[in-house]
Amino acid sequence: MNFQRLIGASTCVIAVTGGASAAVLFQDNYSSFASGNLAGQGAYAQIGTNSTNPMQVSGGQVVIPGGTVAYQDVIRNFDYTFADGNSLFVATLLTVHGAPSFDANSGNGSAYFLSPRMGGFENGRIIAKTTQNDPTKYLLGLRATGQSANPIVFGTQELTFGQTYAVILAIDLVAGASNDIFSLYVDPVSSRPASTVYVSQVNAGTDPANPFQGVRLAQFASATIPRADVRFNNLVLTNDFSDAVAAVPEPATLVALGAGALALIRRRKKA
Ligand SMILES: [Ca+2]
Repeated sequence: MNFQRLIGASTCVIAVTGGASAAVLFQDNYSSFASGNLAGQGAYAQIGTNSTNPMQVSGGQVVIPGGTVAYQDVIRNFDYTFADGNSLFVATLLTVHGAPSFDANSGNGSAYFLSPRMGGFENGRIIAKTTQNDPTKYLLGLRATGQSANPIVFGTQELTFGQTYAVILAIDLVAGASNDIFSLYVDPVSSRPASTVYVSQVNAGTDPANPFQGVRLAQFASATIPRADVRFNNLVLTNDFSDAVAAVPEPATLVALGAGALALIRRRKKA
């Protein structure tokens, strides 16, 4: 079930709910993007010098094929001042079709496929690896920064290759040093306190610096750190957790709600 196809093409939604400060900062619907190179469409641009095998949009999804050769990375640019005491949420519908082996990146390898970029560094790196005993399952991992103080931490809930999940990365900036919190949610409910944290890490390294610059989609790989095979459907940045959940509804929930949900979504979009 493709949520974006249900509601039709929409490249950007600015929604203000629950108070003046809550806002969807950007919401990209890849089904309105032309199939082909992602860089150059919307606010997406190549980052770094590697232009090999440009990142592709196909059928309304961003495609990152698995492999062991580094390809082009792309950033979704968005400049934003992100102050202590505030939270940001990056949400996507994620489908992982393959991932490095359980042991391949259990250390400080950095084969992340998605990460916000702040102050020139990738903070909040999302990683996947196959489970130890079931080749049809994988685990998501998280790394607050690329610093050695922050080894990759993996969740324990096994996810299924080929299944689409609503994934939200939460970043909570806390006043003081080495205390900012990065958390992953998988198929959360709209209330953050009622949602289960999949995995989290307190940044033990240097605090992220302003500005928030956007979200990097990475096709990094090497002979020792292979790349996961992933698809992104929708990419959302918001400062409100419930907005993030609403922007990337868990697919099974949408199927269960059926036409009623569709009608509700249409009414909300017209409002
Ligand atoms: Ca801090």
